[in-house]
Amino acid sequence: MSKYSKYVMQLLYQHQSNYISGQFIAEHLSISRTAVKKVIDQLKSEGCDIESINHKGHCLIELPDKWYSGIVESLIDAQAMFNHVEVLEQIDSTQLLAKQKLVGNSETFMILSDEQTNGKGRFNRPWDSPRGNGLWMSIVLRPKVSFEMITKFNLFMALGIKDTMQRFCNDKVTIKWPNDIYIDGRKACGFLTEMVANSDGIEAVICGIGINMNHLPDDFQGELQQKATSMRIHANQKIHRYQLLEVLIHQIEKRYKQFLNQPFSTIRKEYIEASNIWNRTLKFTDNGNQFQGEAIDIDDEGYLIVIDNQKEYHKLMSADIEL
Ligand code: BTX
Repeated sequence: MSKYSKYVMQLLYQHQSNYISGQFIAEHLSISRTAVKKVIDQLKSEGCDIESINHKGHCLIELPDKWYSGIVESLIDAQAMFNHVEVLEQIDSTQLLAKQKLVGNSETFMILSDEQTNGKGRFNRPWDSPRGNGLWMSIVLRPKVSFEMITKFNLFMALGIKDTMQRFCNDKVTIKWPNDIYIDGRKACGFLTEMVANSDGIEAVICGIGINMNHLPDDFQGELQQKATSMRIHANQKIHRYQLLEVLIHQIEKRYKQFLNQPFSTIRKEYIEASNIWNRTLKFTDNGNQFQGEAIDIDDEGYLIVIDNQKEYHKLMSADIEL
């Protein structure tokens, strides 16, 4: 990809629905008109819907179905949450890369990839992240809080992600405490929060989010055919990736501010109402200990209160639940 394609795409995006001349782009980027034409031709060959008309210029008719850093950076700039953004076509895992990139600096950033070849869930479980259909991303934030706060961060993010997905879906989107978002009994998103800490507190929070955006039922393989779903299936239309990203970043920003300024108790009721784990027998795995029981509450600190089949109470901050 030409080093100018990011900036050409940015200009086309900023003037979307309007024509901008090759001369305008060339002057803006201090390159020749021939170079501009080359970049535009390349973007078209990648599938970008750009219309070029003699004496009028170039117009981005529709946003592409692929991440372009020029567009992502324009969206993020407007919301000013991250120092920088990295957009990749393929990576093993955005989460692994984020953990490498946060060392030796204090920056906040976001990494997005069209595809992950070794996406990871909790406990090193695989996260299926094929090209094109999903939003696979990791964000790195630097809250000045103690490390006990990390689990609460995850609870605030859950609401932000759930609200984002609900905007686009007709069916009810729910949270499966603590790390999944479900639609109609199936998993449509998994997210996890990890941290790097020292004795003074948290150095960085790394939140990895995987949203099944545009899969059709046949796109899921193996066990996922029965267990997984995508936003598209419950929206009855293709999800526009940049619209989704814009809402998601806005929601993350909103919930992050809440997390920094408000106790969990202020969102407790909202979280309980958004959860899908009530009034049913569930199978729990907590630190290798397995039991069946019923979730009965989430307390003001964000602990899940469970009563098991032997009538014993458990207070859980993280565990695996089978619905
Ligand atoms: P989790 O451990 O709760 O979920 C992993 C389990 O979910 C797998 O064992 C499998 O059963 C199921 N699964 C795998 N892929 C999918 C999928 N696409 N849709 C539905 N179910 C699936 C949840 O972990 C946290 C996942 C975080 C993923 C993000 S993507 C961006 C970032 N990079 C990275 O490597 N991980 C995070």
